[in-house]
Amino acid sequence: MIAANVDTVIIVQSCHYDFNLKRLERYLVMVRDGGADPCVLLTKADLVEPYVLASQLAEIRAAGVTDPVLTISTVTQEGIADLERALLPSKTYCFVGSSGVGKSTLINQLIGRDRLQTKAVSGTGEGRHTTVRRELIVLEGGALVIDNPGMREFGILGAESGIGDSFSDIIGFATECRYRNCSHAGEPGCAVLEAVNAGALSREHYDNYLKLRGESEFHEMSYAEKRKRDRDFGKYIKSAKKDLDH
Ligand SMILES: Nc1nc2c(ncn2[C@@H]2O[C@H](COP(=O)(O)OP(=O)(O)OP(=O)(O)O)[C@@H](O)[C@H]2O)c(=O)[nH]1
Ligand SMILES: [Mg+2]
Ligand SMILES: [Zn+2]
Repeated sequence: MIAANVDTVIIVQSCHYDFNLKRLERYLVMVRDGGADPCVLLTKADLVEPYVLASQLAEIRAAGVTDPVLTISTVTQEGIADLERALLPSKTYCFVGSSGVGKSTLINQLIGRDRLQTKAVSGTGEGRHTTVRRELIVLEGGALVIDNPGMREFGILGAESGIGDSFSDIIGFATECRYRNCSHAGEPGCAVLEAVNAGALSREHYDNYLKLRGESEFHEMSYAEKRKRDRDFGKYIKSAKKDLDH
């Protein structure tokens, strides 16, 4: 629901301690399902050797992620100009990611002053949940950016369609299953399981699919309550956009 009424969700991971491909895939599923475009930022590029960054990028691409990925450092300014160019007037950009990855620091640089509070992370890179509420900021160029508190855990909401995008290979085999409502968890004539057993589909990818789908079903339960809160925030974004147009 974070993605509702937002054009682009900027998924922020720090390449220093925070990088996690599985988590990134979850965010991507959630963002697409919310109807927004994802953009990935790997922050704190100054804290790792170039080969570490290169291997993280390679891992992302090897997983089939084709969305834009920018590497950023607010210390060396690497990638900042590229990000600024990507932020278009009257479009809405929502920054999400773990606590301490540098979301607020980055937005402060984009607005050119220390409007948002930031705080140093622990030795292991763990954030302190410095940002405690969402904040919408209009940049000089006219883009709207939303800073979010870092998330402790991330459930997938209504991920049916979003899962389809990250697991198109599985969905492809599923059309061959004997039963139309096959859950691919052990039914006879399941083409997905056959593909896994035949080595045509990675078992790890399949396990991840089952896991994500399980979480998705679980998180659907509190969807209604979350929805109301996010609808209110959606109205707020809309009115802010209107003000900009006038
Ligand atoms: N070395 C380095 N440190 C950075 C960079 N960007 C941010 N930091 C530091 O990371 C720490 C956390 O940054 P914040 O901007 O507060 O992180 P956040 O993502 O907003 O965290 P929450 O508000 O808790 O979600 C601060 O000490 C920043 O100075 C960077 O590019 N390089
Ligand atoms: Mg913050
Ligand atoms: Zn099946």
